[in-house]
Amino acid sequence: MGESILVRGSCHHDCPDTCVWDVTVDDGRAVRLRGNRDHPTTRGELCPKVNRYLERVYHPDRLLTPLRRVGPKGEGRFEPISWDEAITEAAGRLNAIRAESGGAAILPFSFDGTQGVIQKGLVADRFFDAVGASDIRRHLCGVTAWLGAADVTGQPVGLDPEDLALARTIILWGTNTYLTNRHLWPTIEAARAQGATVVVIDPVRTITASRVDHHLAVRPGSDVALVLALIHVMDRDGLLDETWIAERTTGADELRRAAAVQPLAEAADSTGIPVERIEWLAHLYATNRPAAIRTLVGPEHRQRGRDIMGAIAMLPAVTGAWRDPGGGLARSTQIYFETALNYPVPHPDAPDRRQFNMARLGQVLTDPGLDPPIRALVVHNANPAVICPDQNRVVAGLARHDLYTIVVEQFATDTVAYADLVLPATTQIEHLDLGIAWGHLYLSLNQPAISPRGQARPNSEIFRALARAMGLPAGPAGLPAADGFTWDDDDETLIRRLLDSSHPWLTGITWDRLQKESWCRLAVPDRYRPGVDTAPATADGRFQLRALRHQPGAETPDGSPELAARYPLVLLTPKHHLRFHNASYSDFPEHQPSGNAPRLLLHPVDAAARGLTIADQVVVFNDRGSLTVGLELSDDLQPGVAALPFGWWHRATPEGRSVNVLTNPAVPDDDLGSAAFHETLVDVRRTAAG
Ligand SMILES: Nc1nc2c(c(=O)[nH]1)N[C@H]1C(S)=C(S)[C@@H](COP(=O)(O)OP(=O)(O)OC[C@H]3O[C@@H](n4cnc5c(=O)[nH]c(N)nc54)[C@H](O)[C@@H]3O)O[C@H]1N2
Ligand SMILES: Nc1nc2c(c(=O)[nH]1)N[C@H]1C(S)=C(S)[C@@H](COP(=O)(O)OP(=O)(O)OC[C@H]3O[C@@H](n4cnc5c(=O)[nH]c(N)nc54)[C@H](O)[C@@H]3O)O[C@H]1N2
Ligand code: SF4
Ligand SMILES: [Mo]
Repeated sequence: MGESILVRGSCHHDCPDTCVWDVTVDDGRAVRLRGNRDHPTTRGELCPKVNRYLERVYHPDRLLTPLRRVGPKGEGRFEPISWDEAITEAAGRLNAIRAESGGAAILPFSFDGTQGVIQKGLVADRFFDAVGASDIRRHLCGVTAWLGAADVTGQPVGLDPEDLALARTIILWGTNTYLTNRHLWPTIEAARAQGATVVVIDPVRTITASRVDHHLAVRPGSDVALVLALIHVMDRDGLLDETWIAERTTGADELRRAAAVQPLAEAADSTGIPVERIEWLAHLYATNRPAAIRTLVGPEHRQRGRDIMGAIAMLPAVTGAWRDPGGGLARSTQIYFETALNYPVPHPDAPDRRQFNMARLGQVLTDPGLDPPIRALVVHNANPAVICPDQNRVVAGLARHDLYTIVVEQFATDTVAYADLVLPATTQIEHLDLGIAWGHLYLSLNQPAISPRGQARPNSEIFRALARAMGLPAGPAGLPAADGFTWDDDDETLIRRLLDSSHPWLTGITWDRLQKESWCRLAVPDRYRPGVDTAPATADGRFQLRALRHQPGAETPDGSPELAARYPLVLLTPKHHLRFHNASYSDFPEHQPSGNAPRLLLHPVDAAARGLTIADQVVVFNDRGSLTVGLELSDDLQPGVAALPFGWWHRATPEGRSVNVLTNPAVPDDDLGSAAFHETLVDVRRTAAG
């Protein structure tokens, strides 16, 4: 009889919930993975995709050895090679490119395939710093929301989402909680059981909207008009907190003037929400307290997403909702961890690196005027062939014969198909990591449960091996690291250093305690009220208000009537499937929903206008590309709005492309923001064959 052990870990997915799990290992093989019952938010339940995580770990399609391309780019034909050969080849090619064109000719591309602090990029970041590579702004998700909230509150520290249980009004604003943040749902239900009123503000009647009492189907991108109208009503009806405004805010007069001059009828027209409903919501929000707003990233993927997120952040700042425990704005909690942990700071003598926003990958890889051009691309934790907007250009860039591409992956993704060299990565149960969260305040330790499968290696080891083979010092520009970091520091050493922080939120949280207890809540005081218990981190310590104006984005029916005449439908590309996580799992037949293919959701009115029925295969198209998909009719959408889920791989359509072939690659906010994914105009017709 072999040995059976239980190993505690936590989920690595780019998901607010960071669940904690227990892996049963028999004789070195993981045989069971279950949500930990005692973890305060996981409560014994994972999600439909991760319940089957062991299938992912042991999947026959796992990449288990380094591979070198043998066929043309895109075809995905490779031969296995040894790690020695792979590292020698990669180091030689990267060093040659550095010598000829400078480090800036090398571009990293990574995202949140794992959000564990170590495997996400602690060693990789040092590596690219040492190379002097171009830098990638990892801004596809959350940064526009961050900027908008920061405009109002300085460091945008939000309410602890667990405190939503105390709220009596909860507005889920552009977030599909039941799907994307499911472990918050019991908290929402607990508040409801205590009498809380829950409102969803979303253009779509989502799975979340259909579970609450009130859904306001706002027109896409019109939220600033809604916020102004709410403030208009609250001001008119004497519901603003004058003392709070006088003591805690700057710029309220400008905001109130802007709200007062916006006629309610105009707001109703822009938002599609009747005046009486706006008046009802304003009264509910101002008087039925504690009043909390929960948001993640839904409204940010727009040209003026920063204004929308800023407008939302102004609401608790004019009603003083922050005063009440359980009131205020609950957004990503990642900033708590970033503030508390001892993250490496930039080397004082680090030269500036050329920066590119990851949403512009297609343009960057195909720009003939770039000096130096990108000659090598090193991808880990990301699937850019699927996740970036303007997919045709991304693929054209990846297909360049003069681009040397390394992809560190677990599976043969669409991006891997274009790699010159593929390096096999471990999964979460095969490596050590420290788990942060963006939906709660618990830090977790992910212990490896099994040895790496095949020859897979953790990202951290791969970048260490590359650095050594390239002869890189541990700091930038040929310098040693300023903080003592070396390529010999192992993952445990790095975690211990992260925990070595004097920040009060890390008081009492040590490596030993994490090893024993597996998770610890950051030492944030219970019922902490950001912005009240601590002043907002703005220049004057007050919430910053300003005049707001609803402006349509460039690629919207109001922003471009000429374009909308050709492409009258607004396309949303949300996270859709319980069984997908971003671009992960959609390649597994066992994870696919019934019907097994992507389908466009269209309002029956728009289908009828085009003579389309559910039996049709349709082509969705605009100037950037086209896709053939199935059709589903739904009055969960507004007329004029269509939705096509994000996450499917190229093979899911006859064009060999997925939904980002259509999406808008515009990057707002001086190249700092996220992509305007949801401001995409398309039209749809029946396929010639259909
Ligand atoms: N149209 C449209 N596009 C979107 C979005 C949308 O809503 N609509 N959403 C955007 C958003 S919010 C996000 S966050 C991005 C997500 O974009 P990504 O972060 O790229 O997507 P994921 O599928 O989560 O992860 C990418 C890859 O990481 C790999 N991976 C996981 N763990 C590891 C590891 O330990 N090591 C290595 N080397 N690889 C690992 C997985 O196998 C997976 O293929 O997509 C964006 N793109
Ligand atoms: N099951 C599952 N869970 C996930 C993911 C996944 O892929 N699958 N991905 C994870 C990641 S990376 C992220 S970033 C989060 C995202 O979590 P969320 O922010 O909750 O999800 P999204 O689907 O991006 O957007 C939420 C809603 O915003 C709405 N929306 C779009 N435009 C507007 C607008 O102009 N105004 C308003 N008010 N609403 C608008 C959309 O209709 C959508 O229902 O989810 C995470 N959780
Ligand atoms: S993806 Fe999210 S909900 Fe699912 S197990 Fe991981 S952290 Fe939990
Ligand atoms: Mo995201």
